Amino acid sequence: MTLDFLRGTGRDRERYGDRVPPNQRVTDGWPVFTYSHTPRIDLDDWKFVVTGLVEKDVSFTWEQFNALPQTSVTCDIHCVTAWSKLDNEWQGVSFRELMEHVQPKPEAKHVMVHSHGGYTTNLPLADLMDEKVLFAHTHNGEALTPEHGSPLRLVVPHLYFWKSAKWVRGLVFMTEDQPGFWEQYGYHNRGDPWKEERYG
Ligand SMILES: Nc1nc2c(c(=O)[nH]1)N[C@H]1C(S)=C(S)[C@@H](COP(=O)(O)O)O[C@H]1N2
Ligand SMILES: [Mo]
Repeated sequence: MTLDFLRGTGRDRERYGDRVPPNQRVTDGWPVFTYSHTPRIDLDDWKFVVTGLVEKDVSFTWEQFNALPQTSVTCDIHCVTAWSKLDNEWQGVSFRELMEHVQPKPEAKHVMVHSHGGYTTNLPLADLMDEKVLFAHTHNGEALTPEHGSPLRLVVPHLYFWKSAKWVRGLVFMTEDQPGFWEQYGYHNRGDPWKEERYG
């Protein structure tokens, strides 16, 4: 099956102008995109761990993580398979807030994001430090459903949505960049939708 029917015919750009990146179609629904099954996660066992090139490993229980100051971010999301979904309001903890508790070593320039179930995705620390990046537990006023990453997912508004790891369980700070799950299978290393960095 090809996804050509999803690709921009120009109509969405006429309707939404430059708000929508090239060759994306706006959808009203919210497709689920998971390479495998939805993991079952027990909040009592849930832990968020930051390790690798940091001065000290940091770990949070679900309670501790949610005691961090909360933020709200509204953004559009753009999947590499050509659907976009506008006006998503997320609530959770900003990446910058998390970094108040993490001391990366000076040479740590890249981060691998790890999810329950084995998914990974890599990002430059500089991209994660964007002010709109957050760990979200709520979408448009409702708790995330299991399929969409409950209890916690990363949201990186300025990159294709595969960088927004669902079911996050931790971060590993690294000196050298390394490809994550989709990046190993040929997705672009960075994934800027405005430059159509779809495949590497
Ligand atoms: N853990 C995990 N995170 C993931 C994925 C995945 O398969 N596993 N898929 C990615 C891809 S390709 C997309 S487009 C979005 C889809 O999020 P959604 O299912 O909430 O729409 O999640 C991203 N995060
Ligand atoms: Mo995707």
